Amino acid sequence: TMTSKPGVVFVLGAPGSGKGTQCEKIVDKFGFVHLSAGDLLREERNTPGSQYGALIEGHITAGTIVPVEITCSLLEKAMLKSGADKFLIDGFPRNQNNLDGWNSAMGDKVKLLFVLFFECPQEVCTSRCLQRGAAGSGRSDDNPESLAKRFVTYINATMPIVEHYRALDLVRTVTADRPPDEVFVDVCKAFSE
Ligand code: UP5
Ligand code: MG
Repeated sequence: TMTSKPGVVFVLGAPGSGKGTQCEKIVDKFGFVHLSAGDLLREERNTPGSQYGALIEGHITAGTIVPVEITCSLLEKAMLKSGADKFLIDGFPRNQNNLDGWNSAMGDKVKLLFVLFFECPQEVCTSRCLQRGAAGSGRSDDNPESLAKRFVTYINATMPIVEHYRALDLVRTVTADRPPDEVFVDVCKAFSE
């Protein structure tokens, strides 16, 4: 029988722009399932015996991007396991390799609804991540060296993906340099467009 494809919202924005924080609120209000590509990669890295652990950790501390075959298969597995029909995919696709790999593996299996994009100055984002690190996040990339590298990747590799979707008129932008509840008011508007 005909079943409709699951809907996907990509959530993009700089490191520390608040993607994860806002996704939790979206889950509560709109019933999406939240899949953070970074969380899935950290979980895979932490799985005993994973053949990708060292590779993933190398990319995370260097602020570079894991090959799409790994990330995309973690995302697809999590989507199937959840059985849900609408997903927030947080922090992906981050570069052209991610975009191409996703389109060829998943392009026909899901419907991209839109891209939620958080705009936030680098110094605000950096100070949030450093604070989180100082508070004991345990994230191996919440330090000044990794953060500088994460931003280089964001500007050079991820912004072109945002621009690609902007040209397709699929981007809904939210200003994220405000308290979380204020940001969420505009997130809600983006979901009602
Ligand atoms: N905070 C949040 N909102 C706030 C607000 N409005 N006002 C004040 N403080 C706010 O928030 C970050 C911190 O800021 C928190 O302490 C929060 O309380 C506070 P968070 O919601 O976590 O922001 P987020 O944008 O999710 O930041 P995150 O650090 O997770 O972003 P990244 O994109 O850098 O991290 P991610 O986990 O997505 O990726 C990490 C690494 O994994 C990448 O660098 C890469 O190496 C690898 N990766 C891939 O290779 N491929 C992928 O597809 C994905 C990741
Ligand atoms: Mg996050």
